Amino acid sequence: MEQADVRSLTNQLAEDLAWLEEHARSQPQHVAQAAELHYAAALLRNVVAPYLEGQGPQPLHVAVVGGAGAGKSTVANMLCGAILAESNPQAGFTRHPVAYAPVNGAIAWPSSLGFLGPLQRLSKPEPSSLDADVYQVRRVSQEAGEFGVLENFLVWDCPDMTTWQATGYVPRLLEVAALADVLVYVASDERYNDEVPTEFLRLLLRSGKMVVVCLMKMREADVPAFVAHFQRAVLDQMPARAVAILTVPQLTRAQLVDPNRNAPAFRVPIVNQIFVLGSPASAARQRTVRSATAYLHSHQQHLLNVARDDLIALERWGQLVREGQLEFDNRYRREFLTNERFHRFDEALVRLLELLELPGVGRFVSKTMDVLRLPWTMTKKLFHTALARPDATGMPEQRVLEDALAGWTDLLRKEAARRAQTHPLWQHVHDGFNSGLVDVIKGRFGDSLKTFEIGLGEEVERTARSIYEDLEKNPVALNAFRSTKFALEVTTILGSAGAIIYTGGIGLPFVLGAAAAMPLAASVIQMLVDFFGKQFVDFHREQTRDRQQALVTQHVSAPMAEWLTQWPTTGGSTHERLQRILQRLPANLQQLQEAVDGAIK
Ligand SMILES: Nc1nc2c(ncn2[C@@H]2O[C@H](COP(=O)(O)OP(=O)(O)O)[C@@H](O)[C@H]2O)c(=O)[nH]1
Ligand SMILES: [Mg+2]
Repeated sequence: MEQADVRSLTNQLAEDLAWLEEHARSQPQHVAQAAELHYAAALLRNVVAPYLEGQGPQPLHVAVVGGAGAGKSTVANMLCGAILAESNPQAGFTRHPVAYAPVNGAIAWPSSLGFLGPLQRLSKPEPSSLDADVYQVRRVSQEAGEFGVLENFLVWDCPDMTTWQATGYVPRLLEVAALADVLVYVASDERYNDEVPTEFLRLLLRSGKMVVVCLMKMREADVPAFVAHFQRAVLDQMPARAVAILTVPQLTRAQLVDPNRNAPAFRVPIVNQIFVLGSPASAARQRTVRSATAYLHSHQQHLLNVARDDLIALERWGQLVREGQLEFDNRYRREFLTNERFHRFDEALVRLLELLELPGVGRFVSKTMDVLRLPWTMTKKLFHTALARPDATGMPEQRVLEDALAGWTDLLRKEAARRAQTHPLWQHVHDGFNSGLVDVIKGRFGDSLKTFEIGLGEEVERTARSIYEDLEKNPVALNAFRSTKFALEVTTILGSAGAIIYTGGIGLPFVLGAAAAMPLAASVIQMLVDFFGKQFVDFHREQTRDRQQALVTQHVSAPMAEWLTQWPTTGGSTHERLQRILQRLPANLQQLQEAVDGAIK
């Protein structure tokens, strides 16, 4: 992957996660997740992006974290092999991260965008109780003969874990925790299982960090029992294992002031453990990068959970729009299509019946038949006049469509008003309806009607015409129909005439009977032709209804439903951004995973 692509990928991911963090913060039920999202973004900015941009493994970072007063500064002291001002009881709370570095040598900081997020580096020493989004680097000289981890690591003394609110100095802690290759989790026997630090530990382990647990302040005799208890009560409930549990029992005053000289028995195991985890440095860093990427990739659904309620609301909205569309379509059929006769089809029927007449002799025969079937034609006319439904007096199409649309928007407006308090999405739609959304809908509706009308006119004409044109274009079939009809007619005439000749006046009643039968047979033939012709045309008429319904759906209601469904997620709304993130985050994380796999062979 090109450097520029890497940069834009990691930037976009970090921005999206930051946006989700803000989004989580704005919802009381998701506030706790804001911290995790901040941490996820920090993993990206502080660990993955620098690595992909070619940042070397030196220095590694070890962060000392834990609850208030657990003994973090004391442990930082031990790690550095120097006496730090911070472990002094008067030092006060650590409110911003402080990095300890050897007295000499430049520190190779990554130059990637967003490194350490909001934290600015202090240019001059300040007390670590300074409450600002800053970090500082303090140079320490290791005492002769004391062996710390500073050669490989920057040692970070961190603010306390006190809240999940991801406000105040928690983000500062999260930045450094994300940056760290190794963490020392400090817990004292006074408060070893406070909710916040324990949740924090869970996050560190879940994200694949190397965590060394350091238990403090217990009586020496209680060490084994406390370790076992901590293992059972805390570590066994975690999603992954800690690297090790080390202990620092209650120190004497002298040991506290100078643990390097006075408490080597406790200090050396800690230093060794960290040293081992940091060598070789390149392997340690690769592990950090790989774990961070794997965590982001495998926990994306969990991270996107803050959008769960939004997704549910969006899904409900879409459902409501679809319900409205269904009713719109039904109403169009009920109030318009069912009543619509499509007169063009009646004309098509006439044309069809005309076509079935043979020219020439056939016409003569048919004329004869016309005379013969006069009684039927007359009866039929009377019959039809008596029974024919008056032409439907339904509403004009435009009116029906407009009313159906009004019904649809009413449904949406009422539901949005009813649910406005349940989720910001409904509130957003509700606000939309209060500021002219109905007019926008009407405008769009008018536009789609135009396309629909053009489509429809052509459609009806084409279908109606095809009723007789198909037959015209197919002489074989046409002649077959005509011949059948002609043959039937001739048979009728000849048969009747033959009957008259044959009986030769022998039995007048029979002759009369045959003569009477002739018109009847002729009428039956015509009736059948009419009947099937009408069936045929009606079949097409019904198909045209279906087709017209489909056209309304295609050109009017479906585009409208699509637009309405999207409406809350357009126009720069929160939901638009959310939708975009939901769409691209998984793909981006996949790309990130591949980029990291490619970089770490
Ligand atoms: N007596 C005694 N005090 C300790 C021990 N470890 C830490 N402390 C004290 O506990 C307080 C908090 O320790 P500190 O390392 O500053 O904790 P932090 O707030 O986590 O950085 C300080 O007053 C330390 O002097 C210990 O083993 N024995
Ligand atoms: Mg401290």
